[in-house]
Amino acid sequence: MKQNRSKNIQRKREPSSKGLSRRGFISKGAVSTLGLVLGSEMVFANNFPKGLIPVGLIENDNADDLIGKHKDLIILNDRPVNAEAPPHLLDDNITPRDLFFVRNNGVPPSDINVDTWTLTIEGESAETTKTYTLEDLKTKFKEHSYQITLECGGNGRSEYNPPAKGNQWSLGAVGCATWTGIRLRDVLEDVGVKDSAVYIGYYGKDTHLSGDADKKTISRGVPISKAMEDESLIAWSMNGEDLPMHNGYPLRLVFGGWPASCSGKWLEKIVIRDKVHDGPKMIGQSYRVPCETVAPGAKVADEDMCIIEEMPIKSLITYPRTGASIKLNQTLSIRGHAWCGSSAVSTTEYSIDFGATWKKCTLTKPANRHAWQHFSAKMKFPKVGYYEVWARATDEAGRSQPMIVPGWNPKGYLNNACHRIAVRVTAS
Ligand SMILES: Nc1nc2c(c(=O)[nH]1)N[C@H]1C(S)=C(S)[C@@H](COP(=O)(O)O)O[C@H]1N2
Ligand SMILES: [Mo]
Repeated sequence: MKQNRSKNIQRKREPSSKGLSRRGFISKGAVSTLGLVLGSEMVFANNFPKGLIPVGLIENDNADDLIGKHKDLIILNDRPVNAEAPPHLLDDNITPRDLFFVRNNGVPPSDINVDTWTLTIEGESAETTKTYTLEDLKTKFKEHSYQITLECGGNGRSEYNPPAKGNQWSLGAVGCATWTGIRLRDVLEDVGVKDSAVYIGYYGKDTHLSGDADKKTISRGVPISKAMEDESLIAWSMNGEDLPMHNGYPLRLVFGGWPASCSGKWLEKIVIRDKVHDGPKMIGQSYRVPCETVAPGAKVADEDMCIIEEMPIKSLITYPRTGASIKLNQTLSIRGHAWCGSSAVSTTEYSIDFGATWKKCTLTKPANRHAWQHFSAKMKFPKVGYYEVWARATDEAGRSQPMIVPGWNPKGYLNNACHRIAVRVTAS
């Protein structure tokens, strides 16, 4: 585990595959090609200090790529766009639209026409093929709203050692919104599901980074039993408004409790499969972990990797922000959210003595299945000094969060280590 987990929030990022990351630094090789990205030659490029980001680049990508998103999201990558919220900006019970993280694998569609948008359901285990317009979906089926937490399977990846390739997510690739749409089950039943059905897979309208129109970057799915749950939605609305462009406008899947990669954005096709769906990022090592524990750094054969299903239990302190300072005689109030993959969170605790003793927090009940829950606690500190507040959640089955990073895995998924914030107590 690295020294100070909470510091990661402001930490410089690893360079992306292009050697360039907005908040990170620029590798030597990348400086020579910067002109291409900036749109014109960078005169005196040789003098440009290693470690700086050209201002022109920063302004460009903010304006162009993150339409509708909060300026303080941490951008991990510009192409495809990947951005997370620092924990203190996730303080709301319902994550505001502009603070909901973005994980794009390709390029979002630019030619969206809601009047002509359709969703097609087909596949070996579909009784027939049907195509619905957005209007059909909104008028033919009963509308439902749920608060559902989505978390990227790679959230927390930046803590793994040896490091795993991919977006170096810290803590904020998670959010809980109110999603409105229709039950996936109702649409699947309208089409007819054969007994042979095993899995559903999605296809979105986003395109491959290569520009190849026939190629998809990602096409994942869930077992038919998960697809049939009450809370498994085809959604067109987030917090009462249209989906934000980066979160799948105009239509997406929403599956709570499973890696958010299952929740297909810009949804245009669902296939009902008679075997485990085999689209891009369903196969090989993507969204899989070793079926048995492995040593850090081990190479694991594809056949020894298992698909991630439920996400592990986790919690996040959203107030105060790490680095907070209070006076000795003051009471500190903390609050945050806790969530898990299947059942509900049953307890949340905090520690101010690096885990030697734990005290219970107040915890709310979930609004519905797969909604995150809210915890709070008040505490005093015995003397002046540096403290960390640690938070830990436990689910109904007694499963809890580890203090240190859990089982290393080649792709750096499922890090549910406890969140820690730094607190300084000063003389009154
Ligand atoms: N069509 C499509 N769906 C997608 C993706 C994508 O790149 N394309 N990314 C997936 C991944 S890996 C995650 S974590 C979630 C992120 O959802 P968000 O960007 O709305 O937070 O969308 C999933 N659905
Ligand atoms: Mo993801």
